[in-house]
Amino acid sequence: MTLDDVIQDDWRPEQLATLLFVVRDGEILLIHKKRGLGAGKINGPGGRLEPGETPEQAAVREVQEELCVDSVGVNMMGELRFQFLDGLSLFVTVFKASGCIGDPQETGEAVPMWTDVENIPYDKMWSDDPYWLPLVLQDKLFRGYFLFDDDTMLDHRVDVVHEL
Ligand code: 6OG
Repeated sequence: MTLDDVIQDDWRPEQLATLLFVVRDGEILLIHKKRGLGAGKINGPGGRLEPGETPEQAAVREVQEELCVDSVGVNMMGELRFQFLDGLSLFVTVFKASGCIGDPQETGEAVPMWTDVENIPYDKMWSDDPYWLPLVLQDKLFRGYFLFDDDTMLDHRVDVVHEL
């Protein structure tokens, strides 16, 4: 398995998931994730699609479930393709929101963290994040391709695109 396999047209993800970043007044809404894939890491809120949902519906639902707030001004920013050597493959649609209604609350899944956009704690996040999260902040659209062995990123490619 190499990154070329992930980039090929016939690559099919086993799971579909989302990430949504509320960015408002120079701050980004991150979470300390308590359970699921990436538990213990800092990430954006998100999770897997339920049957019949669009990625945007799933992204908004996950933010509501994990942080008890409603996202507003939601735009699609990018697509991430992850292949893990153990066979797990994941397609993640990334969204940005211009705000949210309510104060983010801690839940069983996540602790909210409003974070200065200049001080994103990349050392506590998945190692692919520094390659594309800056593009979310710069309002650039992207496609990313990543090969992982557990927590270790073996290879990566990120393309800035004109449309998704
Ligand atoms: P649940 O297990 O919570 O869905 N996810 C990743 N996020 C980043 N930034 N990098 C990765 O590198 C990731 N792999 C998975 C997508 C999984 C959640 O974890 C995210 C989903 O929001 C490998 O249902």
